[in-house]
Amino acid sequence: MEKSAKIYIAGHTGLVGSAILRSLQAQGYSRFLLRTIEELDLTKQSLVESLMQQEKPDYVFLAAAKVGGIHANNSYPADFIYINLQIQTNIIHAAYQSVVKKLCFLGSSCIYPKFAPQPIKEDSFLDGKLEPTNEPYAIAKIAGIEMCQAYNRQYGTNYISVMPTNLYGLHDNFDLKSSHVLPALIRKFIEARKDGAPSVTVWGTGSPKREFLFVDDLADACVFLMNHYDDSEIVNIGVGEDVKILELAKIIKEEVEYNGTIVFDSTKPDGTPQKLLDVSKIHQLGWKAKTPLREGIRKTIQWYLENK
Ligand code: GFB
Repeated sequence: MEKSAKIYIAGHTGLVGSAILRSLQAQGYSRFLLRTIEELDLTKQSLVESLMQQEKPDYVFLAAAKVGGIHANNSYPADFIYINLQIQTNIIHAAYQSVVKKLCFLGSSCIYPKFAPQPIKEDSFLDGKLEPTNEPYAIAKIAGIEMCQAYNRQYGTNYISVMPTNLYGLHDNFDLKSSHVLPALIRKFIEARKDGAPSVTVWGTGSPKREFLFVDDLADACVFLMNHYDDSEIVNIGVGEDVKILELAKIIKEEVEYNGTIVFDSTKPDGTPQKLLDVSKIHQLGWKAKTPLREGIRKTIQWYLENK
């Protein structure tokens, strides 16, 4: 991507989009096309097409999506499939119509089968049944990947699809009902410390394992791939190690300096037992995650305390 290029970041106020914007600015890019959700409803095809025809961006990062943790995915399956299919279909097709040079589609590690061999290689894609708690979201993301690949094949476009592992960082969603585990636990431990509560409740059994990538590292990887990768095949983006939810809770408890106990609510779902990504492909391409989990958690706690 030329430094003078006009870049559309769909979803620039969210966790991923805001990090992509920071990363691009830090690397000297300055021409951005940005629209908030209030300014542009991405589920409306004609609005998206008009924007792209008028503005004609050179490059597109498709980071707009309806996202959420296990409870939100499980409770609002229709929203997760409908909104995501609409947003991505509108943007990918409008990008083709307005002849963008390249597009980066953000997928998710939940597109892989529930019992995929660990660590999960890119070739596990479409190789088995999905985790039921987030199947509608995963199917939407799978459709996005297929769409990028189909447009590349039929129209010769250059659309890449990246599969991030579980993400966290600045501008995350800290709402206890709809968030992912890491921001939820940061908030729960901070509030328990403030209120002098004797315990913090962690959902499920604490035994599922998750891999956590600091979102600024993900953003760097996306910009790196836009500059160095031209292929339809998906690319995993992760750190290459995971932790049990119990271990994660202990780290956050220590960082927040909370002295109470941790209890488990086994009426809440565990979700998939493990989804560790095999990151050898992106390592071979020349990119590695930089931020250790504890450092990323510290930065996220600091951001939460300053902004929430
Ligand atoms: O992060 P999370 O909501 O989503 O949950 P997934 C991860 C694990 O943490 C589950 C447990 O085993 C949860 O039961 N957990 C413990 C908690 N305490 C909490 C809590 O207070 N809040 C939350 N949210 N979880 C999502 C998918 O799955 O992963 C999305 O639903 C997306 O579609 C995302 O793919 C990356 O990792 O299970």
